[in-house]
Amino acid sequence: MLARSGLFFVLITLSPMQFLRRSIAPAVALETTLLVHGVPRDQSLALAHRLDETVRSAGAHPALIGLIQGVATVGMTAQELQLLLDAPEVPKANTANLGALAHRKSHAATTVSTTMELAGLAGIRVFATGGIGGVHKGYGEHLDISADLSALARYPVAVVASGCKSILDVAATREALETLGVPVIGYQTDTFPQFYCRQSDLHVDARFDDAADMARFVSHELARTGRGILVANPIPSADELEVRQLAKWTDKAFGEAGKAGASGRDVTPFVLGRLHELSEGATLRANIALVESNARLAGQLAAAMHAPRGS
Ligand code: PSU
Ligand code: MN
Repeated sequence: MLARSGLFFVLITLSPMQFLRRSIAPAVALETTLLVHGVPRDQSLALAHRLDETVRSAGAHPALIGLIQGVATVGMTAQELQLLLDAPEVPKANTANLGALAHRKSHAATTVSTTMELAGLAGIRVFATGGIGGVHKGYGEHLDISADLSALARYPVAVVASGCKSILDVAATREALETLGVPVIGYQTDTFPQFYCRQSDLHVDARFDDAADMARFVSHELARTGRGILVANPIPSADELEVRQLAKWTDKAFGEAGKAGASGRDVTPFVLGRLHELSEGATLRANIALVESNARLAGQLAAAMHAPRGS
């Protein structure tokens, strides 16, 4: 993304959606929603650079994905990222509104769902993020389920994440993944991590302790099913937050979101933003630490999947 090696491959498809691919294998997809809406704007560029370096030092090439003036761009340049960061309002694109935003020649930040979709089109098999979207709390009265879940059942990409975001109903999200038949594998964990916390009482389908063995499984499983996989990587122990303290901040942030009238796609950015403020930066530091750790594992995974057989 940010460093230009001059070796990249460009492919432009004019119809039905303009598509620009600059990616070198082994590639790791990175999303723009996390950078544009998930962290305060003044931290976005620094995080982008850190993720870029982390993926490279693990032996792979980062490919930042987003919509630039309607062009689905896989492997954004630093200038293109700056365009998004300078724009007054950048819509979040999920699988439902990506096509319409492209049609209108809009910029857009891609969520997990559309980053998977575009990575899949570009032949990228590994993607690193923080936490996937899922089933929101309170679905008895108000149903809100992220398009990320159905994307996992649809696009052949392994998503490395620390479970789903803790502001969601984690148990319902885990159950929905099961219903959709998405394999959830734990990297060095027996339980489904809860974003800022390493453990839960929820299961994973299989545990892998060795990255090379996990890479062999992921390659075979993607080829076998043509669908996605969730690689659950717990937050590093040193950066973990305490569950009860977190629950207090989360309740408060949700109360404020309700009062402010945040709904639909605005809920996640609002609540994450308030959590960062209420915790005086603790959730932001934890969020950055877990994304970085996921980028490292994704880089290792992509490199191992790309290595010649038997090595
Ligand atoms: N992980 C983070 N921060 C984020 C997100 C993920 O650490 O901001 C983003 C991802 O782009 C994910 C989106 O797809 O939040 C989910 O949004 P929604 O709940 O509206 O589907
Ligand atoms: Mn939603």
